Amino acid sequence: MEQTLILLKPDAVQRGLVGAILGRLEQRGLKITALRLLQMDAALAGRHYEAHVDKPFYKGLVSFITAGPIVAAVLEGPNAVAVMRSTMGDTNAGKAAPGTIRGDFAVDIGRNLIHGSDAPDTAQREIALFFEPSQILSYARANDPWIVE
Ligand code: IDP
Ligand code: MG
Repeated sequence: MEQTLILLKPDAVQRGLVGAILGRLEQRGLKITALRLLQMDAALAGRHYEAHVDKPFYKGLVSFITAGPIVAAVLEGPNAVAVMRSTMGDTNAGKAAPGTIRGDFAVDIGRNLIHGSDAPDTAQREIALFFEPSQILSYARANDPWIVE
C-alpha cells in the first residue's frame, strides 16, 4: 500500500488543530502507521526542504517550520500521496477550495498548516528523515475491508 509523509506544521500545533486535522485524515480512511511530536532543527529543515533552497521564501520557511513543535506522521492507503494532496488543498491556502484542510482552516501561503509529500519517491525520502523503519507499524484495522475493496 502507498505511503506518504505528512507534517502538521507549527501553526497547526499552536492553533490547536492537530486533533481536527488528524481526525479528518482518519475519517477519509487513511491509516496512521507512524506518529511523532518533535521540533525540527535547521539541519532537518534543510534536508526536508532541500528542493526549495534557492527560493525567495526559503529562509522564512525554515524559520517558520523550526519555530515550534510539529506532528509528523506516515499515512497509508491507495494512492495515499495524491489523496493527501487533494485533501490538503492548494499550497496557497487563500486559494484552496473549501472542504480541503487548507481551504477550511487557513488563509495564507506561508501559514498553510500541513505538509504532504508530492510523489511516492519523495515520500520515501521524506519518511526516512523522520522515522526509523521499526517505528512504522504494519497492522490491520477491523474495518479495513469497508474502506478498501
Ligand atoms: P506544498 O507544501 O503544497 O508541497 P511547496 O511548493 O512544496 O508546497 O512549498 C513548500 C512550502 O513552502 C509551502 O507549503 C509553504 O509553507 C512554503 N511556501 C511555498 N511558496 C511560498 C511563498 O510564495 N511564500 C511563502 N511560503 C511559501
Ligand atoms: Mg511540496
